[in-house]
Amino acid sequence: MNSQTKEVSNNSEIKTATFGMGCFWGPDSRFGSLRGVLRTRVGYSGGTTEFPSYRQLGDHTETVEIDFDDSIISYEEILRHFWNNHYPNRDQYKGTQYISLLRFRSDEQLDAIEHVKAEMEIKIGEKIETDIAPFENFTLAEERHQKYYLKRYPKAIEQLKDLYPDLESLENSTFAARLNGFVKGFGRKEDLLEEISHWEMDEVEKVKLSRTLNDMKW
Ligand code: MHO
Repeated sequence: MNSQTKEVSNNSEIKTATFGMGCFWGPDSRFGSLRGVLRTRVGYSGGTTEFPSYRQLGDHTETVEIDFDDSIISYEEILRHFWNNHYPNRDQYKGTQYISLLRFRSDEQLDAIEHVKAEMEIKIGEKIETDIAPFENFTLAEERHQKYYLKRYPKAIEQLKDLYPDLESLENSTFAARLNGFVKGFGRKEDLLEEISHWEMDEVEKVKLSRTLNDMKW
């Protein structure tokens, strides 16, 4: 079964948001739990050095990318989650690995950034120093960093193999994004079951997802 095809509402447009807010494991799970977020991935972005990796990060930053349905969650809402959940000013780390970073993909996203940033500066009473620039590059991180918290539960991963035969399709699924949030305390099982009932997919597939979730042994 291909559970990643249509976990999307009708008439929707899929957009991508790219941001860094410290170690990428946390935001991967926080944003993966949000309704309207269809897919998450972690990687490296913002720098100039070629072929960044965890060990050879160069001048890049740990970054999360999310694909979202903007008829369900707006970029502005995403930005509020972003600034409400980390300290954006560079006083605590050396280098670029964990800086606060936003890479915008359209003028519309830039407008939203300026607007929400001004709102947040008033709220925190400080100038925000998030590194903001147009999107240029994103290199997917190593497999072990994708859905990191969910993978702390090998039994669960094993049970998901019936639905997602290969790790890549699991990692790219909305279901795994939600579960990766769920194991970190974001979102509730009941809400996820309810949400699945609205996903645009075959009834049979929905039943399989719900059953897997209900029967899951952690
Ligand atoms: N090992 C560090 C950071 C990991 S994150 C992928 C920690 O657990 O704090 O940079």
